[in-house]
Amino acid sequence: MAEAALKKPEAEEAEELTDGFNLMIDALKLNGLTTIYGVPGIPITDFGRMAQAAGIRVLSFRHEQNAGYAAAIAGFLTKKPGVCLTVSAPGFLNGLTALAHATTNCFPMILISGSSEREVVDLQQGDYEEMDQLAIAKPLCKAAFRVLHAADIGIGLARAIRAAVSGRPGGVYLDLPAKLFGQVMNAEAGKKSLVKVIDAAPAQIPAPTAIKRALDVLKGAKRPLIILGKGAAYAQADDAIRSFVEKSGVPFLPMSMAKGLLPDTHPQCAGAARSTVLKDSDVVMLIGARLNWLLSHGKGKAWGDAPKKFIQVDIEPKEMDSNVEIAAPVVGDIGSCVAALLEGMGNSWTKGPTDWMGAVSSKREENVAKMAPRLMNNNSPMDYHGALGVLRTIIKERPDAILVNEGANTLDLTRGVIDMYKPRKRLDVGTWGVMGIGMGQCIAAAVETGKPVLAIEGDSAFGFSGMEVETICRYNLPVCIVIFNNDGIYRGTDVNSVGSDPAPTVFVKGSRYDRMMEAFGGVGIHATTPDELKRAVNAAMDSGKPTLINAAIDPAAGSESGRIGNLNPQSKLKKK
Ligand code: ADP
Ligand code: TZD
Ligand code: MG
Repeated sequence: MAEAALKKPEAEEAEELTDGFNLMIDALKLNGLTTIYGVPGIPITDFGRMAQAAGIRVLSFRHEQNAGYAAAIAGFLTKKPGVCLTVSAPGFLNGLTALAHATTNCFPMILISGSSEREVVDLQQGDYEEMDQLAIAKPLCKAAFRVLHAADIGIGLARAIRAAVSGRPGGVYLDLPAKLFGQVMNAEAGKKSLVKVIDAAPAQIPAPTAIKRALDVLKGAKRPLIILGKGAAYAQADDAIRSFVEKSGVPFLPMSMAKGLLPDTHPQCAGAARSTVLKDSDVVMLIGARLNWLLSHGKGKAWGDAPKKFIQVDIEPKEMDSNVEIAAPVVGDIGSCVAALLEGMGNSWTKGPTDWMGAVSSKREENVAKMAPRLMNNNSPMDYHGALGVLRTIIKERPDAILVNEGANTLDLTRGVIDMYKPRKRLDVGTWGVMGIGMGQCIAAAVETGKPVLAIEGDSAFGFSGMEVETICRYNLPVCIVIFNNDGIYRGTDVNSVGSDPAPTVFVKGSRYDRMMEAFGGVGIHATTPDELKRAVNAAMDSGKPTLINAAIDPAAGSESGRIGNLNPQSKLKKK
């Protein structure tokens, strides 16, 4: 029991009692869910206190959305559902964005929200923070459950855990009405009602025929390519994936959050030859990556004219043929699939065509060489490349550090420039390209892994979750935030041609975000050259002290929407 079981004073036989608070805490602990990210308030304030007293780590945020993003990325990092706890209606809605984000990104997460009483909500009688939360959550998550009886808490949490982590992972909503927490029941019966979830994400073994089909298609390729997605990073089958890629001799392209699964400096990495491999490949094997917008839906200009065959390894059968025909679908969990592929290759597998691998390597060397001088410039004001050149070296020297990254130019250029060396070290905006994940991800990364965190943030991106620097200081987390401050969204140079209001994309010029960190006792530094930036980041990473470095970037350096400017609709009537 989390707390000494409650005693009913007047009960003659002194029946041992428990209640909803204690049962929920015990159920979480029984299932190894020992970290909660949330914001307190009615009806979950005492729940947070009691959970903390019972040994659960309760991280209290300044806004539920950031707590939710922390829970979502905790799920990605640990393969266990990250737990976010909120109050009813507005707190629930603030957490819901993150729950939808978790579902979209296939991260396991459970959003637990307190709610108002069913009797009042269903008659729409205007309860405190009244809202039919269950109905609202349903279309935005993988599953949604409500628990009305204390005796069902064990089953409710078990269902939530299974739904979050089995099959394609995703977000689950668990609705706990205020009255449930205080409901009392016999302690022994309560204990028996708890469920320890056995084998929450059962292995899904691929069919041998699917493995053979996939290997046959791969064998027939002249210019094969392997694309690793964040599903492959999530699966934690790192050794098997590396063996498979190396045995195949095929170039691989990591998607953003799969960078480092094999080092970006691996001889087979095609990261710096992305457009070439997409265009020229004839067989493409996707492992834990979807053919969504991030891969131009598997067709069109980016993929060139050469006909292609796709092999897709994914746990979700419905993902197959979602955008283009999949010649060889392999449905199962990535660990089991890659193990079966390796076994199917046997000992005499001929590595992929060496002339193709050679062509990819030379393209890559050419692109890397082209970029190198730009990364060494010491200009002031800094441009993105000058700043990223020093940060790239810092990550190379500290491969265990976790890199959090959001923004537009700040995102795209960081992804392209900074090599990653180990799995699950790069966390970013994910499938939606959402701004605001930064501080939540920093906090969860530090809490879940104990490793130092370096966040590279656009000034706009940072603003979405910036108040959490107080949270970072409060828990004294080893987080160093670098803000690429170019005075605005994409650029700080836009002007309003007709009035005195600033243009919609620009911010206060020369803002000093470093002073925000100082306000809460952290270290704030204003850096105007790559050398200053380098010194400041190294000092922060050495000390582990919460640090925010305001890196002044030339306001004219960025481009509209970074690399995805082509997605902006254009008015044909715009310019008179
Ligand atoms: P990226 O954005 O890196 O391309 P996506 O999020 O589009 O990656 O794709 C991740 C894919 O990985 C999803 O289709 C998901 O079903 C799949 N996936 C997640 N976990 C596993 C797993 N353990 N085994 C197999 N597939 C998985
Ligand atoms: N709101 C949310 C939640 N997500 C978004 N992606 C956006 C708005 C739109 N948006 C982008 O796609 S990038 C971006 C916004 C507002 C900010 C880019 O500015 P930045 O980075 O300062 O973060 P750069 O380096 O100036 O490009
Ligand atoms: Mg900016």
